[in-house]
Formats: sequence, structure tokens, C-alpha cells
Amino acid sequence: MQIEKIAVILALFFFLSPLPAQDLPVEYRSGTYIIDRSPPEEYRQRRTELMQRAGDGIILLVGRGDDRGYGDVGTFRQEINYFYFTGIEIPNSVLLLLPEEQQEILFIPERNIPVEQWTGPKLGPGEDAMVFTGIQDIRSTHGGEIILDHRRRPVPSWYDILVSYLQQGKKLHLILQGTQSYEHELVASLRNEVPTLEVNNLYDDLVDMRRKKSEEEVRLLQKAIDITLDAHRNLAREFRPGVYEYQIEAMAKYTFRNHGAEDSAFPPIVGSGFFSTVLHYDQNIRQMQDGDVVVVDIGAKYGFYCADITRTYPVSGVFSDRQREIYNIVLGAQEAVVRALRPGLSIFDLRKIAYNYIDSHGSDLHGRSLGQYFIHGISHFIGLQVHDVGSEHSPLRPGDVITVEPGIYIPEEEIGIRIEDIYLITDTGSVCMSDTLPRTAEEIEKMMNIEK
Ligand SMILES: [Mn+2]
Repeated sequence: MQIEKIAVILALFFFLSPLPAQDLPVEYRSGTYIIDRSPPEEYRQRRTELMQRAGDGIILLVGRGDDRGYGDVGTFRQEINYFYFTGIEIPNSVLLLLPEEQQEILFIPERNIPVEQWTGPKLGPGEDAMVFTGIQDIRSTHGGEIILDHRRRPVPSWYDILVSYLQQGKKLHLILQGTQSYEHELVASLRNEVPTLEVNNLYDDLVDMRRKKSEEEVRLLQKAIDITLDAHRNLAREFRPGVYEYQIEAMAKYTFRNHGAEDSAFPPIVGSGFFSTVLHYDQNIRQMQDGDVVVVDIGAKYGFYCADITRTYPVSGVFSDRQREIYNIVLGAQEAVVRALRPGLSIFDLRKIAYNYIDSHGSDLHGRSLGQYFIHGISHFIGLQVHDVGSEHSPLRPGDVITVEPGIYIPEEEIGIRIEDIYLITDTGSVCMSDTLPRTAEEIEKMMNIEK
């Protein structure tokens, strides 16, 4: 009897005491999807700049929640601005920054060993989270936060701390994008608690900061670009009549992952024949025929940085005279833009240069000029997002990274040609980050016909 009682007590003791924490290396407990990241110092510098820009009050940054249940599979994606300032991929984390005090407080969930059997070992508040993030003050979210209807519902803890700061009269700085977001809801509920609440939107500062790529960001972008260039080199040798578009797509995805890129930055576009004239064709189901041109618009995502590089290939390995004529006009338009590319011009200005070039060279089957067949933008900013933050009317500045991607699409002739490269704006002009990939029609043909 006595022994049974002890056994029950022992069993209860083991059942209730937490299992020993996993001692896997910290990178395997950070929830990360990337194999290459910037040092903690990089993110600290960004937070310091954000604090300088805010100047006072309290800055709130909220990471994305993870409401996948036990039976769900899928991929957690951190909110991109939160990642930019923290490098943290732990779900349900929150950052408070106090510019006047130069204080950073990070909230992350306590470890939950039974849940970790499903979701993998995690970092909880503690020494190794401090080392990993470079943030000294790490506190628990205390489970004081619940997920309801796929939304994060703050209960106490970080929310209460925030409210107490705001009740002292501190201004609230946060990033408000669009008109409906978690942050908008949060501001509404905070106004109930603190009627005198003063709110400042840091969105314009965020855009300013994210546009100017640091050395580290250029390094990661270059890696994403180099992997994408390699994918083009590999798939260029796969074209022949009878091959399906998805087989080209498969080679791109294989090369991305084979080099450690976490994903495609966007669904690969492999459009042949008529579909070469469809801008965002991504079904990639058609069997390619002799005489087709094929637009291949692909980009790897590496360390969360995106590439976006387009080349146009002739299925047979050789462009027809007409295809070559159109190709050379697109190439000429790209060269005209790149010659002009320098700080002070806007993307809007660049489009006019490309349009004027295309509209003054060649003609369609009815003798009309070709400007009407250039139907999209010439460029976009690129970085953590394929279409990164920044306005097409804003003058370019050193540190901007943009695409230059003229195209001509003539459905009647089933000819679509696009050439897209990536440029880093410098003090005096630009540097092409995708320069090592063949670009002229002749170079493309040569690349396609290299022996496997
Ligand atoms: Mn693009």
C-alpha cells in the first residue's frame, strides 16, 4: 500500500515536471528556414536607426503568430518588417524599443516541450536566445496571448507593459501599412485604455531604411541572384521541341534548392509560344514546339532575399530572323535605360526612356510602331520582397536595388520577349548584379548549345 502510494507520487512527479530542455545547437532551435543570415549586430544597427528616427516614446513591432494546430503542416513565415529589424523567426514574438532609454525588450513564448514534439525544439527566454538575438532583455510572453480566429489576441504581459508605458504619456510608434492590420486593431484597443494616446506611423522611415541596402543585404541579394543565374544556365540546355514548360520550371526549382535557397521568390514563369505574351503565366503546362520563343522569369529566395531574372529562349536553340529583330529591340531598350541609370532619376523616368526606344524601333505586321506592345512597368525595387518597398516616382538613390526589364509582347505573332536584370544604384550610376549571365541573342544561343 505504502509502496503503491510512493509509486503514484513518483509517477505524478515525473508527469508534472518538465522534460529536460533539448540541447540541440541554437540554430536548430531558432525556427529558422535560412542557412545564411546576417550577424545579430546587423539587426541591432537597424533597430538603433529606427530608435533614432522615432526619437522618443515607445516603438512596438509585432511578429507573426503561428496558429497551425497539431495536425496542420505548412510553413511559418515571419512578418517581413519584423524579420528586417530582428532576424527572429520565432512565432508569437513582440519587440518593444524605448529610444530615450536605449532599451530593447523582446518577448518570446516559453518553451513547451510536448508541443515541441510537433513543432520542433524552440528557443525560450534565456541565455541562448540572448546570444542568438543580441538582445539582452528577453521576457516571456507568459502564454498571455491567445490565437482566436487566426488572429493574435493579446491578453496580459507585453500588452500590459505597453499600456503602462503609454499611460505615462509616451507616444506610440509603429508601422501601419494599409488600412486593416493587426496594428490598426491594436491601436483601436489601446485608445480605449489610453484616450490621450498619440500615434506615429513609422512606415515612411521603414521604406527609407529598407530601400538602402547594406553591405550584408547586397551580399545576400547577390547570392540569390547568383543561384538564379545558375538555374538559367542549367535550364538553358534543356530546351528542345516536345519538352514541357514544367520541366524547365523543375530545373529552376531543383537548382534553387540544390544551392540552399529556401524557395522560389515567386511562382516561376515559363511561357512558350502564345504564352510568351502572357505576363504572369505560371501554369507552365504547355508542350513546347519548334519555332517557339519561351520567356523564363524566375528568382530564388535566399536568406529571405529575392532575385528576379528573365531571359527569353528559342526552343530550337536558334532565334528566327523576326524573333531576333524583336529581341534586339528589347535589348536596345534595356541598354538605353542602363546608360541613363543614375541617382536622381525615378523608375517613372526610366519607363519613358524604354518606351521611347521601343516605339522608335521596328514595327508590327501592320506597320505600326511597337510602343503599344510594351505593356508593363520597366522596373521595381527588389530586396526582402520581389516587389520591394519604394515608389516609382521617388528619385533613385545610391543603395537602391532595382530590376530593369523591358519587354515586347505581340500575341498576333506569338512573340513575347523580356530581358530582366538587377542593378545596384551607386553614387555615379549603377552596377549590374546579374552581369555574368549571357544577355544578347547570340550569347543565349551559345549558352543553350553547350554540351551537357
Ligand atoms: Mn521583375
